[in-house]
Amino acid sequence: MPPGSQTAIPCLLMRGGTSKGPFFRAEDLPQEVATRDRVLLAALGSPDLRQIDGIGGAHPLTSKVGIVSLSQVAGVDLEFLFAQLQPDKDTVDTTPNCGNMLAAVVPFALETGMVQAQGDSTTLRVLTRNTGMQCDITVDTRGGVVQYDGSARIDGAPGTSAPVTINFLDTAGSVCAGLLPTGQVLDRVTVNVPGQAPFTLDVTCIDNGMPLVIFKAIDLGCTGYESVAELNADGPLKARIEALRLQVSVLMGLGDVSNKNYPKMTLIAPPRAGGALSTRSFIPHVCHDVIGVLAAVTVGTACVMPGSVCDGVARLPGASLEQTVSVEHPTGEFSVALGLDPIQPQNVIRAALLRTARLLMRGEVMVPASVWDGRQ
Ligand code: NQM
Repeated sequence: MPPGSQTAIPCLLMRGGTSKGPFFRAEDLPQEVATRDRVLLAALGSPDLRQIDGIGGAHPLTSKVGIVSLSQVAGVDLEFLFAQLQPDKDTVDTTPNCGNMLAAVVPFALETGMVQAQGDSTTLRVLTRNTGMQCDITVDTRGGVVQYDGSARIDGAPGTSAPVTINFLDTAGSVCAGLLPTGQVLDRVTVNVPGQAPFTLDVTCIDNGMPLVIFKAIDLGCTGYESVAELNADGPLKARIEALRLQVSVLMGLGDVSNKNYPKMTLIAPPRAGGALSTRSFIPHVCHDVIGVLAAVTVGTACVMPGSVCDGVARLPGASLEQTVSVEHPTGEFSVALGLDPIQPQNVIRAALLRTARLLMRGEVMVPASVWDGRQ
């Protein structure tokens, strides 16, 4: 028989929160990074806007990959490497985390037999290899198997499912050098936009799990309540946001981010559905239908921080060391439970939240043997 023209790689297609993508065991992928990246691009069908020759979903939120391994680090059970691909680019970015894909890591490890259920619920410590952040993730394992049915509901995913709870242990300064990478809680910047008049505004640059630039929607000439479709269709607004992103990233110590998918750009406005504040999140070139998990943790952190751009915009339930911040977004709200430092209550020391996940398909993804012939 002639050698096959395709290589079969075991994989599970999983929804994690409001994202989805193929999950692999690290050992099933090429160990050499450049070959691994070519395999991931071929598997998803990038670069091509429709990803027609792969299993990507033609949107950044469905052009994601999870790679899972057992950990040798003391006290850590699993390691997770998240890879962000783009439909129309040949980039594979493993720099930032993804808290949504993170929600599927423990179900994946249980489904593939990498770990065993601990009883009615299973809690494992996961280390993200993207930024070295750790978290404890609890899933429902009644009957010794992962349960997907349940009554937990997250906005941005239909129906209800079993809960996946994530407790983040150390989120400050994930990609940036610290929580406030410019050294200030508020920066005033004047932005030069090609073909448009310069504009000046206040921003909070912050990284509590995800690098964000937060600013008032009104300072960019919009209300912050526009639909995702309206924002994605607004070319001049997107040009202003991108000019701001490229300029501020240098102040944040991130250098040239023209080919990076961070920092995420977060427009804020006063809440109007009973939450703490309203958001529209650019990730960074299209507007998210929801908001990223660690983006929500980071926005919530800015809300409890006196002097940030959220101060005076956000409405918090009251002074307490346990704050639940409800972040409104285009398709509902995202609640993050923040634990504040009793000595310095402007500092968030814990963040917990609810997600759901589901196994969608198990099998093998096929990539051309010319991309990888399966040999390590
Ligand atoms: O912020 C989208 C998502 C994300 C990332 C993005 C995420 C996070 O919703 O932790 O979850 O910001 O590109 O999956």
